[in-house]
Formats: sequence, structure tokens, C-alpha cells
Amino acid sequence: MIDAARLQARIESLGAIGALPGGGVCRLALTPADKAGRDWLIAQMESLGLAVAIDPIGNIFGTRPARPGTTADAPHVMIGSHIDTVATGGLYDGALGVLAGLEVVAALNDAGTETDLPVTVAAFTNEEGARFAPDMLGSLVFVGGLSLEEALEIRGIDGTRLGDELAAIGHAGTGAGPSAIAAYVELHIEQGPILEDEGLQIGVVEGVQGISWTEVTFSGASAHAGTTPLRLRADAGLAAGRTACGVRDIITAIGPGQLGTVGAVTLSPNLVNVVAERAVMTVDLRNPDDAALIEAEAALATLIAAAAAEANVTATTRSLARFDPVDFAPELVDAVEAEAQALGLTTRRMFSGAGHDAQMIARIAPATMIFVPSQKGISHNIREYTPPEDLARGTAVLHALIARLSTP
Ligand code: HGY
Ligand code: MN
Ligand code: MN
Ligand code: MN
Repeated sequence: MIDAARLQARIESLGAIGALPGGGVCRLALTPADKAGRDWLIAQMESLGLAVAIDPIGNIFGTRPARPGTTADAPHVMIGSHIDTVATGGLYDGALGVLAGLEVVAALNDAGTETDLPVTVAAFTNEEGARFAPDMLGSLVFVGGLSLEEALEIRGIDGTRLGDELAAIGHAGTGAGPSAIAAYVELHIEQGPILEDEGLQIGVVEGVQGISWTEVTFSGASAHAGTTPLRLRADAGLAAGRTACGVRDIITAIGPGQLGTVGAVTLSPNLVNVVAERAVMTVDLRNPDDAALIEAEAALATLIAAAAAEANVTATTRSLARFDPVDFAPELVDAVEAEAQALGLTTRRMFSGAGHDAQMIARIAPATMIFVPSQKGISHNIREYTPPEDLARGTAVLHALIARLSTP
């Protein structure tokens, strides 16, 4: 039986680490705040009797052993998510999935349950990708989708080297996560409005949409804003503005399911009376349909070329992340639905708009997710909120499923 108050206490305790003055949290990956959260999590895992391992990219694994006599190579049932946040994060994105995993372990401990398979709770490094791109980086390295060497060389938006920052917080581990995973389940807030709009309690997540992150750099020439005729300008600011507006046209052209976001724009010298010589911006394109996402990427390339030509500047692009849409394991998706409905909860099947570690683990093992509602669909915002009773309902479904999967 899960203990909702115990779960809420952990949510609030972790939420105090990296707390922002006006509410919310900032635990950008591999910062001192992230380290503080990591060290707190490790202490919580140890207090639950979990064997803790940290791997070379800093992924943290806490394992509850199976009953005596189980073979050492038995596959693990894994529960995971992340505890890093965006700069204007909430208490629940990622943290819920890891702390609900601890709550499941605590409930198994309370009941003295011996499972046939080990249960591992994982916190993956740098899921958000806000400081170091791509996102879901730790789980991507864990499944072999990115080499450790490449990952350690990644430069952050602050110019730091990922490997240096990982070493600085002392979490470049020598341990390893499970070599065999029977099933992976991630509980997460929906981060969108659907469950709340439809008055439903549990999201049965069938998969994750495709993600394409592009960094665009326009290079022109700074000039006096008052003396330089338009025909003589090489205006990077104009090119960035045209591109930002053009992303909306791409969304319309590709049609339903297409999303596009310009989240970051940096102009230099960024002064009121100087034509910008340089603009660096990001474009986040998403679509559940990969063919449509490829079409949107092609339209973006055309847009960038046209904006550069009009503004008389050059453009270079760099892919920051590209992940195809992922379908979760049907048998696990069905199991989530069955457990939720057996608990008398209302459900609906849905696709995830946000990226998650589950989409990486799905490359090597059966994986799925459970969603609980987000109030007003708000996330990546300090006003992110999900009531304790919703957190408890999602954790009860997780607990029932893990109990079943770990003793098949
Ligand atoms: O960008 C995402 O979808 C995730 O929050 N990293
Ligand atoms: Mn998340
Ligand atoms: Mn997030
Ligand atoms: Mn995410």
C-alpha cells in the first residue's frame, strides 16, 4: 500500500533543493543544485536499503534485490525518470517518476514483499537538455545511442564542457545500471491539458512524438541603425525575426499534429542602435508522424535560406537533437490500462508531447509510461502543479504494475 503523505513529503523535500524565490525550482543538469538533489536522492535510496550505483555519465541506479536464490543475471524491473529541471521548473516534472519509484520500494519494504526480479529505481542525467543538448542524454548514453566520449565533449549553453561539469560535482561514476531489463515504467505528469480537460485520472501512454531541435546562426555585419540604408544592411536580427514568424507558417502548412517553437534567440551586440551582426536561435519541431516531421524540417531549411537571403546574411545550422517517434510496448500499455481500471480509475490512451527517458529505454527493453493530470496543462513553468491525490493515484497504479511485473 503506498503512503501518499510520505510521497508528498519527499516531493516537497526535493522541491526545496534549487527552490526559486517566487516558487518552482532550478536544478539545471550538473549544477551545484543538481548535485545537491542527487546527493539527497542517494541518501534516500540508501535509507530504503537500495544498493546505489552511479554510471560514468552520472545516471543513478538504486536496486532492491530479488528474493534469495535469484540468479545474478535476472532481468530488473526498472522505474525511472529524472531530477534535473529546466531553469523555470516545477516540483513534479521528472521528480515524480523517481520519487514514486522510491515510494513503491517503501511499500514493498513495508509489506516485506520478496520479488522474483530485482527492482531498480533510476534517475537519468540531463533529461531536460536545457543546459546541454540533446535532451534525454543520460538515458541515451545508457542505451548506447550516444557514446560516453561524445557526451563528455558536449558544450553547454554556458560554454562549459559536460565532462568537466560532471567531474566537478563528483558524479562521474564507475558503476553500472542493470544489464538486463524486463520492463521499464515511468510515471510522469502529463505536462499538457488533456486529462484535466476531459476530467480523467490516468493517461495510458502509447508512445512519444518525434523531436527535432535545430540551432540556427545568422551572421551579418553590425552597422549604425540611423545611418545605414536598408539596401546596405546585413541584418541578422531581421533574419531571426523572419524565421521565428515563418515557423508558425510551417505549422499551418504541415497541419494537425505539427508543433514548432522558437525558445531561444540571442542577438549580438544586442543594442538598441546597432544592426545585429549575429543571431543564434533554436527551433524545436515536433510531430507524432515522422514523415510529417521530415517535411517540417525541409520547410525549415527553406525558410532559413529565404530569411538569410532577404536579410543579406549567411546562415549555418546545427542539429541539437533528433529523435524519431516511439511506440511503447503494447503488452505494457495494456497492463497500465488494466491496473488503473482495476483500481477504479478513469483512463484514456494518449501520445506524449514531451520527450522522456522512457523513449530511450524503449530501444533496449519493453517500456511504457503512466500520466497524471497537470493543472491547466502548465509545465516548464514555476506554476506547474498536480494535487497530492493525483500523484497518489498514479503511484498506486505504478505500485500495482511493478508488484505484478517483479513477481510474474
Ligand atoms: O523537451 C522535452 O520534451 C523534455 O522535457 N526534455
Ligand atoms: Mn520530464
Ligand atoms: Mn521537462
Ligand atoms: Mn521530458
